[in-house]
Amino acid sequence: MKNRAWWYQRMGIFVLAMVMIVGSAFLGSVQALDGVSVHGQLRVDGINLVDHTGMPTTLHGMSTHGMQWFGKFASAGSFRTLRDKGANVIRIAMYTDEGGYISNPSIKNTVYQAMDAAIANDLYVIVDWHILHDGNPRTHETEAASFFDETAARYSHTPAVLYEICNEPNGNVSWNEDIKPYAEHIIPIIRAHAPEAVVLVGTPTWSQDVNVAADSPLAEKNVMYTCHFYAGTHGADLRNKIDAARQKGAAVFVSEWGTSAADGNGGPYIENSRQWLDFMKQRQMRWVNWSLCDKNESSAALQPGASTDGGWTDANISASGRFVFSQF
Ligand code: DCB
Repeated sequence: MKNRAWWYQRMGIFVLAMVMIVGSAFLGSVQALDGVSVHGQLRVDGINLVDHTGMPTTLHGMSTHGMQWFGKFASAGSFRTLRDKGANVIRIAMYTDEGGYISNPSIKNTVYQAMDAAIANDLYVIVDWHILHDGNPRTHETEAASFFDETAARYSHTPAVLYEICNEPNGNVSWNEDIKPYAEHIIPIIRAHAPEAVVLVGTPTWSQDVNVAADSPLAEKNVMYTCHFYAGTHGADLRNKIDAARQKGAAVFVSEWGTSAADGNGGPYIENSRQWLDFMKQRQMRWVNWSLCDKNESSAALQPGASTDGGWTDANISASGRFVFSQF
């Protein structure tokens, strides 16, 4: 004959098990709840990114490093791990220069594989024409036109893709003379296949002069201007530029930021990063962090030698990665 205490103990174990089962099912669905299957086609409403129901929607996730160097990390396993940690967007950084698309156009196959892997994991995906040393997007405008024509045709069936048409214009480049006409050329090419796609447009000074773009905005709908920051280098001055641009009605998207200094190294500057994340949260903006790779530099989220297929333990994740993943 079992005594009362025995029954109470068994009931306690049963209730605990039920709570754990229901709880983990709920947590699993919260992660999936943030993806493409829930939010659908995104659009720009005033200065906000909203989902297909009109709800403000924040994208938060990781950017790859250059696909020509670290493309292996853009794998289904990595993306599943990031999704399970709470990310809902992946940015695929396709460098144009430095051995990227211009000298090796077949890199686009790696890019498409990566985009497919992100989409299969219910993630939004930003395809990034990653100009950098080639600071003026007009330098490779012809190649950009054909790349975006092909890419938008290929992904016209899904609302998952956002198009970032020039990573970081820099050097002798002007919004009105260079970037704006470039955008006016490229956006209709994308829209011919993907009429509703959100397009992200870089701004002068490594995508910091969002206020300059706001003074002379593009006429197209569903456009956001990118602001990039590195927490060890950029602070209140750049945040003020973002507020100034938003006050003028420009939608701003942080498609790249790092916990490091602007060269990708130093730090990580965690307290400065927190200030930036608070600033964005207060404005219902979120972000894409640089970068998903194991390079020996402080902005890299993974430790050298980490698996290219996800499933990382804490020991495989850098100080930057641990902080960033905790903020998804
Ligand atoms: C941006 C670029 C990105 C760059 C990071 C960090 O550049 F979009 O491509 O990434 O920010 O600098 C770095 C990698 C390095 C790599 C190098 C060159 O982390 O591993 O060797 O690209 O491919 C910025 C951003 C801001 C500023 C300057 C640069 N700034 N920049 O404010 O001065 O010169 O690359």
